[in-house]
Formats: sequence, structure tokens, C-alpha cells
Amino acid sequence: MNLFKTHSSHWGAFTGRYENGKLEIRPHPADPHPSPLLGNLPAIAHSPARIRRPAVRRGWLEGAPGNAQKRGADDYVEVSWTQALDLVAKELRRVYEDFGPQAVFGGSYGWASAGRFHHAQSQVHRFLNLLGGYVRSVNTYSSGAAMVIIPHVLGPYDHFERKSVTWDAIERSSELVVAFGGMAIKNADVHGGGNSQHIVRDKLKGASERGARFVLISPLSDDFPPEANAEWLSVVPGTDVALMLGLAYVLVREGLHDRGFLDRYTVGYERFEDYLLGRNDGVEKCPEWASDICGVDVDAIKDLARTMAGARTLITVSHSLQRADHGEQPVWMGIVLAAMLGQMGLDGGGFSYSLGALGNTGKRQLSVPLPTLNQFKNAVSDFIPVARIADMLLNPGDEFHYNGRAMRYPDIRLVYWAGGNPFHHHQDLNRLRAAFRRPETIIVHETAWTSSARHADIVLPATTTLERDDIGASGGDPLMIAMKKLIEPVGEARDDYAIFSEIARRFGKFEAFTENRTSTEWLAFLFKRTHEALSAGGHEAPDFETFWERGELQLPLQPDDGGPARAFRDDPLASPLPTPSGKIEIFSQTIESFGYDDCGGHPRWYPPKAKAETDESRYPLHLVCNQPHSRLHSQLDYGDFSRSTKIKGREPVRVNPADAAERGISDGDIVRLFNARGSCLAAAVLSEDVRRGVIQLATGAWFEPDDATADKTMCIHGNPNILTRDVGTSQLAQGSTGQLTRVEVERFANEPPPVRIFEGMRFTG
Ligand SMILES: Nc1nc2c(c(=O)[nH]1)N[C@H]1C(S)=C(S)[C@@H](COP(=O)(O)OP(=O)(O)OC[C@H]3O[C@@H](n4cnc5c(=O)[nH]c(N)nc54)[C@H](O)[C@@H]3O)O[C@H]1N2
Ligand SMILES: Nc1nc2c(c(=O)[nH]1)N[C@H]1C(S)=C(S)[C@@H](COP(=O)(O)OP(=O)(O)OC[C@H]3O[C@@H](n4cnc5c(=O)[nH]c(N)nc54)[C@H](O)[C@@H]3O)O[C@H]1N2
Ligand SMILES: [Mo]
Repeated sequence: MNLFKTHSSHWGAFTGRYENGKLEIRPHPADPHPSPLLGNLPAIAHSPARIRRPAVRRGWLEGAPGNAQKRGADDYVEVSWTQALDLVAKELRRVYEDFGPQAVFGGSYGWASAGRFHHAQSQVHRFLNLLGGYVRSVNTYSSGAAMVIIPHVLGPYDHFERKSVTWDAIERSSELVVAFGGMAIKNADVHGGGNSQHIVRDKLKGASERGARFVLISPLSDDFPPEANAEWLSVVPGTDVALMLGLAYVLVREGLHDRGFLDRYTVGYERFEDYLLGRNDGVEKCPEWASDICGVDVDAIKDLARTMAGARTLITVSHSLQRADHGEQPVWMGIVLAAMLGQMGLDGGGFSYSLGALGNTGKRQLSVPLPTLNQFKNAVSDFIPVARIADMLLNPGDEFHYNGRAMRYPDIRLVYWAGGNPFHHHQDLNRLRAAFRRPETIIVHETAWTSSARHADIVLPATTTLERDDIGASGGDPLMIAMKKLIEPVGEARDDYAIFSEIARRFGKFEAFTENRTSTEWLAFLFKRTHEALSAGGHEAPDFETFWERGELQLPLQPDDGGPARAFRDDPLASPLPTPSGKIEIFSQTIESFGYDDCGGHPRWYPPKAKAETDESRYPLHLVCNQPHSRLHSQLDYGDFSRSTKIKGREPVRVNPADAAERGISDGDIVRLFNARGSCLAAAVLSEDVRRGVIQLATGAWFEPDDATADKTMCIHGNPNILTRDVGTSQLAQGSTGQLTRVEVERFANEPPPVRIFEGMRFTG
């Protein structure tokens, strides 16, 4: 009889046992609220969606390279591993020799799986660096705008994300938490690398029971768990900056802003105040002005401002707010609002970016380093902001602006992807389909026949973590987990490491890539770094074998000391912020000097960008495309839990009953969402939890086109990225704007085509 073995995932630690063809999963016993996402794991062992053998696109095989027109609509031919690896090596050699490393895109953005060694991005970057380098991507889809604006105005991104206000501080000291975008409990289910203890629900409950008030600012009412007893201020999507300005205006007019704090700790307040009070543009950003834009009552704005000034107040801004047009502004304005309240650095007060969006944000950070695979150095300096991939592929040589630099898109011939799903994460999928027809060759390592695999020329089947040993750990998770292999590789799947090792061998670089270590030897080798730090710090430091035997290891934490914000508050001269002024930049001379018309020297309200987009008569509804509660992004959409949430096989879309009634839509109807860019089917769920005029369709349903040969196709399954816009937040950050778009919705009167994307690839021979 098999024993349960320890393992871990982005959504929690667990033990598993495979017996009689069934995988049984049990959550970690110390996890107070295990994630339902664990329910997606058992399907890994048997799903027909898994890729079982290497496969090559017929058009590429027969006309290689460059025969790209049928990409996304072509047949695949299964080949042997030897043949596949030979083809990959030959093609890489050709592109590196003829065009150089700056013709290879190895962005490979994506969450892949937990596990420090087999982490797909680390593997692919290490491999491509060994071959001569690659064009990389910077920043993330998560926080593309915040990662650029925060360093200009406050300091290092992770100081104000991970290392600022802890859950303990909120439970202990916060009196009022104003959460722009909320803290949906579904989001805190996951954290990159592992999340062995889901504590957010209990922390919110504890704070609420002590008397802390939570205010949810969101178009959805369920972006807080019931335990928080949050009050809902329903806001029009994309208008938080106007609301924040209205709040700031009340503070100034009623003398509630902290002048002492602003003088001592910030620069540029006066210029911002001129804007706020309309001294230059004649527009006072008063509550009446704000209310017209954001849809929150004037009195509610005034009340909230006064309450904020009279209590220990924490302002949080979720990732979602900045994954939208001018996404830099709500983050910056949230910081300014917090500065005006003067509570930055106080226990449970001030500002925290994205608290609640990921499970380990707000936990104390580890005080020892984690095992990390050396990726070598990239010889290529070219990069793109990550969400500009379609622009890059469609417009080689074109100029674009990013964070004060004028740059040009490189001319990419080969794309290599391992551990991400661009046909999940990118916007305007019809445009991405066109972009993916540009390169000569696309190589993908995938575990399953996702849409990204279906747009590749060479598809190499990768194992999931369940099929290999690894070390699970994450910067804010106190447990390191021995991730023990639970099942044999499905089909002929191989570890990314094994795949890259064999390609490296074809370049005479096997030893350089593997350093002559087996993967088991790598685990022991990588563990040393943490082991040595534990020893040096006087902590219990078991050797690798002992750790592996036990299955887990408790790691030491940094103190809950308020982080850099507290140090700055206590002594701004000794611990200045690493901004040009050493202070909070309410006005940034640096940003002003870039001369952008879409991001100036201080935060401000920018009306929505594209006119066509806001053609309210044709596309009157705001579509919120947020993270799914039923899976991590697109991962394991074929899993039991994710599938249990579908209706008639489609992704659910929530519609306010009044909006549904106007359109003759009933609960459970198949509906068609559409706008100028595309359309998709989904299943209507009528719900008062969404604001009138707003509908909500989570990301992550695997893209399945109704006609893969058409230029403009409909997704029959419910992927919102067929509708979203592929434009950057602004020239400053060029972040993804995928969270919000505009659509119309109607009942789908025809017989909907069956969803077949989870059935895997059909080979025609
Ligand atoms: N419209 C809209 N779009 C969005 C968002 C939004 O809010 N709205 N959110 C964005 C955000 S925040 C993010 S982070 C992105 C997420 O985008 P991604 O991170 O690209 O999404 P995942 O589904 O996690 O993709 C990971 C892929 O890696 C594969 N994989 C897992 N383990 C392994 C492995 O060991 N080896 C290999 N080779 N492959 C593996 C999985 O099968 C899966 O297909 O999406 C973004 N897209
Ligand atoms: N279960 C699960 N959890 C996840 C993920 C997942 O895929 N599944 N993904 C993880 C990742 S990679 C990331 S980056 C984080 C993302 O964290 P977020 O980006 O914060 O998460 P979202 O769910 O996209 O959005 C949170 C809420 O913001 C609200 N919102 C949307 N637009 C607006 C607006 O204009 N104004 C206001 N005030 N509110 C708005 C929506 O109601 C939405 O539910 O989540 C992480 N957590
Ligand atoms: Mo993300």
C-alpha cells in the first residue's frame, strides 16, 4: 500500500497517494482553510488534455520554416523524442547562426508550477543564455504599471508590496481599511511557489471582531469574504482615481490633511493641490465632480473622507486597478491619499499595495534565502515590457516608449515558451493570433494541449510537478516542502530540465547545462544555500536527506517591524526612500521630464482613452475580467473543480438582473459577449453582486475558436481575452490593461457548438 507523500502547489501544500489509477489528495493538516483548487489536481494523472508525445505542426514539418499561415488551425504529427529534439536543435542553430540571439524571444512569461528547481522559466532562461542569449520581457501582467510607478514615487516595489503592512498589524491596530479593489478571498488562495497556510480569512475575521471597519470599493460586492463585514461602495469600473481625488478634496477643504507629514516626508504637494483645487484648469475635483464619474454618492464620499482622517486608516490598492487604462494613476493617487492622511509607517496604517491579492502578501517574510537555480547571464540587452508581445511580433523595428526611453521592437524569428500560456494571459486574442503567424518557428513545452500549444510548431510534452521530485518554497511561506513524485510521467512526458539537457547535448553543452548533476543531485545542491544560512543564523539546519525524509522544514521569519515605511517615518534622514528626493514624490520631476501626454508629473484623472472603445451606445456594459475562483489562471481548467463551476460546459458570466431583463436573458442562458474586437459564448448567472451596467467573466477558460481559420473568430468556451484591448497602460509602464473592457451581451439563439478543448489533440495520422 502506498503512503501519502508530501507535495506542494501554488495553491497549497498537500499529501497525495496514487493507487488503483486514482490520485487522492489531502490538504496539509496545518492549513486552516485549504484551497478548493486542490480539487483540480487528480485529473493530471489521466486527462486526455495532457500532451503525451512530442508533436510537430504539419505545415511546419512539410514546409519549414516560415510556413506559418496555418498556425493555430493546422494538424499535428507525433514524432519520436529523438526526431523532435533533432528538429529543435537544428532550428535553434539556424536562427542563432543566421540572425543572432536578438532574433530569439524567450520571454516565456507565465506561472508554470511551484518547485524551485524544475521552475520552467528558470530552466528556459538558463538554457537560452547558454546558447547565446535571447530577447527578454520585463515586469509582469500582474502589476505592470505598479512595478514602474512605485519605484519612481515611493521606493522598491517589493518594499511596499511584501514588506509593509502585515496581517498581524491589521488584526492588532487598523481601525479602518479602505480597500480599492477589495481583498477577494479567492485571490489569497494562491501564491507563487507555495502557500501552505491560508490565514487571510481568519485575520480579517480577527480584525473585524476587534472592531476594525473594512470598506470595499469595487464594482462587485463579493471582493471581501463575509468574515470582514465589509461595507460596499459600488464604483464604476476604472474610475477609482476620481473617487480618490474627491476624498482628497474633502480632506483639504476641511483641513483634515496632515500638513506636518506632507512637509516632512513628501515633495510636490503644492503642485498637486493646485490641480486638486482646480487652480490651473478651473475644475475642482470636489465630491460632486467625483460622484458624476465614479457613481458613488456625494455624501458617502464626504463621510468616508472624514472617517479616514479620524481613524488609524490603511489604504490598499489591488493589482486589478492598475491592469487598466492609465493604471499608474490609481496606485500613485492611493499613495498620495495615504500621505495626506499622514499615517505611512504607523502600525496598521498608511498604504499597502495589493494586500490580499496573493496568499503570502502581508505575511512575515523569510529571513533565509531560498534554493535558486543560476540562470547565467543574458548577452542580449533588448527587452520588451511583457504585455507588448503582439506589438513586437507585428511591428519589428517600430519605435515605442517605455519609462523614459525610446526603444525599437526587435525582429523576432523564433519564439521559445515554457511554463506560460500566452493564449490565456494576453489581450485581444484575434490580434495575438495574427502576431503568432509572424515568427518562423514557435517552440513550446507544455503539459497539456492548451491553445498556446496549438499555436506552436514544435510541441514538447512536459511533466507536471506530480511527476518529479522538487523543493517547494516561497518568500513569504514559513514551510519548505519536499515535493515528492506521486505518479509516473504521463505518456512520454519529460521534465523541462531533461529536455533542455538533451538539446544542450546537441550543441556540445550538456555538461555546461547540467554541471554533471542529476536532478536529485541538483535538489541537494540547491538546498545548501538555505542550509548554510540556517546554520549561520543559529537555526535548526537539517541536511538535505533529513529534510527530504521529514517532508517539510520550518523556516525562520523576519520581524514584524513595519519594514522600510516605518524606518522612513522614524528617521527620514537616516532611512530616506530611494527616490530622487529621498521622500514620497507627490510630484515627480523625473516623470514630468519624460514629457508623456498619458502620464504627467503628478497623479490625475484621465478620461478613458480610446473613443471607439467607449462607444457607449454600442458596447454599454463594463466587462470585468478578473481572476477565477476555480483555478489558477488557465491551469488545470480541465480539472474537476474548475469544470464543476461551468454551466453547459461554458464559463459563467455574472450579469446584474436588471441588465439581464433588458436583454431578455435568463439565468443559465448561453449568451454571446461581443465588441469591435471579437466575441465569446458564456453562460449567464444573474447576480445582484455585480453593479448595474457591469458584467463579470473570469479569465482562464481555455480559448477555443469556433473557426480557427477565420481572421476574427469567436471563443465558444468563454475566454474574455478575445474581447480585451491590447494597449499599454501608458508610455510610462506599458502594462497590461486586461482587467476591463466594454461589451454588449445578447442571448445566443443558435445551438451552441460543443466545447471540445479538453479532449486533447486529434491526430489524423
Ligand atoms: N483579461 C485579463 N487577462 C489577464 C489577467 C486579467 O486580470 N485579465 N491577469 C493576468 C495575470 S495577473 C497573469 S499573472 C497572467 C497569467 O498567465 P500565465 O501565467 O501564462 O497563466 P497560467 O495558466 O498559469 O500558465 C501557465 C502554463 O504553464 C504550464 N505549466 C505548468 N507547469 C509546467 C511545467 O512544469 N513545465 C512547463 N513547460 N509548463 C508548465 C501550464 O500548463 C499552463 O499552461 O494572466 C494575465 N491575463
Ligand atoms: N483563485 C485565484 N487566485 C489568484 C489568481 C488566480 O488565477 N486564481 N491569480 C493570482 C495572480 S497572478 C494575481 S496577479 C492576483 C491578481 O490580483 P487582482 O488583480 O487584484 O485580482 P482580480 O481578481 O483580477 O481583481 C480583484 C477585484 O478587483 C475588482 N475590480 C476590477 N476593476 C476594478 C476597478 O476599476 N475598480 C475597483 N475598485 N475594483 C475593480 C474586481 O471586482 C475584482 O474581483 O490574483 C492572484 N490570485
Ligand atoms: Mo498575476
